[in-house]
Amino acid sequence: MPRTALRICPLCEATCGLTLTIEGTTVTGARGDRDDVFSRGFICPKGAALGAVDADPDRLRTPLVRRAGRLREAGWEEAFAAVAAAVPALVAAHGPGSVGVVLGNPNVHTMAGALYPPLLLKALGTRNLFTASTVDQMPKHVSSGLLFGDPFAIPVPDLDRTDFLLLLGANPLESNGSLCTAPDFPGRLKALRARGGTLVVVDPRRTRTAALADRHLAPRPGSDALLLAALAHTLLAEKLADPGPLAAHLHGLAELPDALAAFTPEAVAPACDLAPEDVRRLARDLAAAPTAAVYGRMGSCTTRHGTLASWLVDVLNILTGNLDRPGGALFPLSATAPAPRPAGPGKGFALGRWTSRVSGHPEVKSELPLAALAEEIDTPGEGRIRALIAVAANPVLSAPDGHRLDAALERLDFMVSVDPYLNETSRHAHVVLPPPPPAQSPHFDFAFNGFAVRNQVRWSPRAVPLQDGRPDECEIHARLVLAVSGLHGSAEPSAVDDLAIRSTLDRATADPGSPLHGRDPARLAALLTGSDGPERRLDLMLRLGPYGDQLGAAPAPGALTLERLRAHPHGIDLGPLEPRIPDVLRTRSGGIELLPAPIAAALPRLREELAGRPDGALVLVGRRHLRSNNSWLHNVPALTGGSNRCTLQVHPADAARLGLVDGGRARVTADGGSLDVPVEVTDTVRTGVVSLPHGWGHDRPGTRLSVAAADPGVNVNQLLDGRLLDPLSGTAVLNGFPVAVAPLPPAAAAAPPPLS
Ligand SMILES: Nc1nc2c(c(=O)[nH]1)N[C@H]1C(S)=C(S)[C@@H](COP(=O)(O)OP(=O)(O)OC[C@H]3O[C@@H](n4cnc5c(=O)[nH]c(N)nc54)[C@H](O)[C@@H]3O)O[C@H]1N2
Ligand SMILES: Nc1nc2c(c(=O)[nH]1)N[C@H]1C(S)=C(S)[C@@H](COP(=O)(O)OP(=O)(O)OC[C@H]3O[C@@H](n4cnc5c(=O)[nH]c(N)nc54)[C@H](O)[C@@H]3O)O[C@H]1N2
Ligand code: SF4
Ligand SMILES: [Mo]
Repeated sequence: MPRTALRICPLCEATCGLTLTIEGTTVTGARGDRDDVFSRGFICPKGAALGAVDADPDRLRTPLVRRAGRLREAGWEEAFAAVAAAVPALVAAHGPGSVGVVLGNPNVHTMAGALYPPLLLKALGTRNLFTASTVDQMPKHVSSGLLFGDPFAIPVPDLDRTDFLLLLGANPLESNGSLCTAPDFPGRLKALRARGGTLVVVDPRRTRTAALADRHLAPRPGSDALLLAALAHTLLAEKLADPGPLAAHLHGLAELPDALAAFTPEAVAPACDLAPEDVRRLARDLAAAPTAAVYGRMGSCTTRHGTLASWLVDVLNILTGNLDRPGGALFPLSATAPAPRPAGPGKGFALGRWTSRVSGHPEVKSELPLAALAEEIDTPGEGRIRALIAVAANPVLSAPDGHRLDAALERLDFMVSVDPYLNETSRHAHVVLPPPPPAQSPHFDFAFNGFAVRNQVRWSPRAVPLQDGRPDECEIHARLVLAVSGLHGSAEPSAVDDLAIRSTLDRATADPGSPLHGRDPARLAALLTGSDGPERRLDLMLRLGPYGDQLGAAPAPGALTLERLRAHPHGIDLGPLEPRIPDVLRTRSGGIELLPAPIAAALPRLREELAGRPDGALVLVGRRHLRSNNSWLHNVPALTGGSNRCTLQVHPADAARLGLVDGGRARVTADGGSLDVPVEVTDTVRTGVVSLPHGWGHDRPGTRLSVAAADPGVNVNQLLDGRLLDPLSGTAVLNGFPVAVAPLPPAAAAAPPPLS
């Protein structure tokens, strides 16, 4: 008899609640959970294919260990013993920096990814940390760190209540949203319009999101910071700025007009390729709307001025009085965030506390740019990375210059991948540790509840029992921590969780501001429920969080505990977002730093962009497909084919000028190399812009991706050499970089593409 089980979908940031149909231990179907307090039954084609994602026969079921140069199936004990034999010895011989850590995107979609990487980094003591953030949202962390003193204080647009949404460089109709967790983002945008609100989309492509909008502006890629600066300039020049009650918390408002003086609508118009009157009208409409929110994502972040654009997004929210008010952009309050503290000066946010060894890139949020990983491995000298631990990361495809990284990984003394697939990156590992598929893993959204358009909390236990003898991903991480700490075989994985619990409780009981001050940490630890270490840690975080019972110190009737959450399988709604200023501010001044020094120092570089680009110059932007997910869903037949293809989209006018034909082939060349690609002529991209999706290029040997390898596509990031970064955040410029495109004769199409 089939049964059903609830599972929050881990495949994108929308976190939809799913009802899985299960026969035996196989997921045979998935539909939206109509009773889910947040997603209310919404599902997309990826969620509907969760069963196929779960059951992919290419998923690894046992660890792989390299012996005599070849990866072979091995037992778990053997795999962890291999890590224990290699890593501590390397650290002893060459120092903690000889081990690098790469954390990829799925870490924000697993419980293990939230709970263990900080412990792993602490155990290793390395500063060589690289994550997907520096090919993604790092500019937003930097702007929030500088403005509000906390890189995680990221305001989200109040989608369900706003009257006016200005959305830049995001395509939630395909991506389902990012840094704005909103199941059924498309429905929420339609509802905004249905209630008389206005949606303005800024995107060089006429995306499905743009097609839904009241107004679509298609500027030149990379010019968002200029456009946003001109909007802010107009608000200030036309006396439309009105921060309202925020004014009491603002520092630097008086200096802002001077800093932005150069960016008039007329001055930015040529570089943006927009009419000045359209820019002015947008500023006036934004100011006139009863409530409004400005929201920018990938397309505004991963550009040359990504941090400035991210900063200006919130400058506009502030100048229009929309930051921190219903209908504007608000700070969510996640159930596992630390309980709010009284307002007051904080530690602030510093950049560049150390720099990378080879190129001297400043650290940001204790991370170095992912684009610099290859050079940190392949450049000889003291401090070189000799071993790498990659957790849920496929940087050979997701980071600039995969060929160089590919070659660099081959030179490592030791590499571990925690990954369910043998893919372009994990094929270099000495040990591959595969986590079980989603249905066998419990789920809690530690990361995305902090960016959700409604405060709510949900937890999914395992839908299907763990396969015999298989550790879940939390246990894999815990055992990895033990192995690198020299404790393999001498401590249980639960000791890692106990230590984490103990250190949190030690801190809380020693803190005079905590309701737990003066209590006995050991007795408090004994109060925690949960059947294993990660569950007890979740219980601890919920109970010490803003809605928690403070372990009995605040036993309100509805106070959160894991037990209470368990009793609510469809989740608990915690209400709409509420104003949180000043409590959320952690700057040294205790206020909002509207014009922080690193930003002011970067503005002259933005002014140089006013000169514009030479006529006829082509730039490349990315795109996402609804049935894709970065580099790792191309192996699921239900999610491939149709329009989900790796083609170069070109505007008809550019195609005619360059001699390209639909269905023909072209060679794209940029700093990092050349790619031969199929051409798709479409007027959904603007002139001067071509578009190629990322996450493709599955043609390397030694992988186990039978479906993906049959239609490999090309790796767009091979066009980059890793040098083009947003300097403030170290984020790679993935959108709006210059390329040359030339037609290929049909005969040449048969020849293999040049490697670089
Ligand atoms: N040109 C260009 N490049 C881009 C982007 C772009 O828009 N354009 N987007 C960037 C963005 S936003 C991101 S986030 C990065 C993503 O970059 P990465 O994080 O490097 O890549 P992903 O494809 O998300 O997958 C990472 C790995 O996680 C594995 N994985 C899947 N599920 C699990 C799991 O449950 N546990 C574990 N341990 N592993 C799992 C997959 O097999 C895969 O090997 O790519 C970036 N690269
Ligand atoms: N289906 C699907 N969903 C996903 C993913 C996926 O791979 N597939 N990946 C997930 C991840 S890791 C992330 S981070 C999110 C990202 O989600 P989004 O932020 O929505 O990212 P994209 O869909 O890449 O949309 C970026 C848009 O920016 C536009 N753009 C490019 N350059 C510029 C520019 O200079 N200015 C402006 N204004 N626009 C520009 C592009 O044309 C594109 O439409 O999606 C997540 N969801
Ligand atoms: S929108 Fe995202 S979370 Fe929802 S079903 Fe689709 S992939 Fe899963
Ligand atoms: Mo991402």
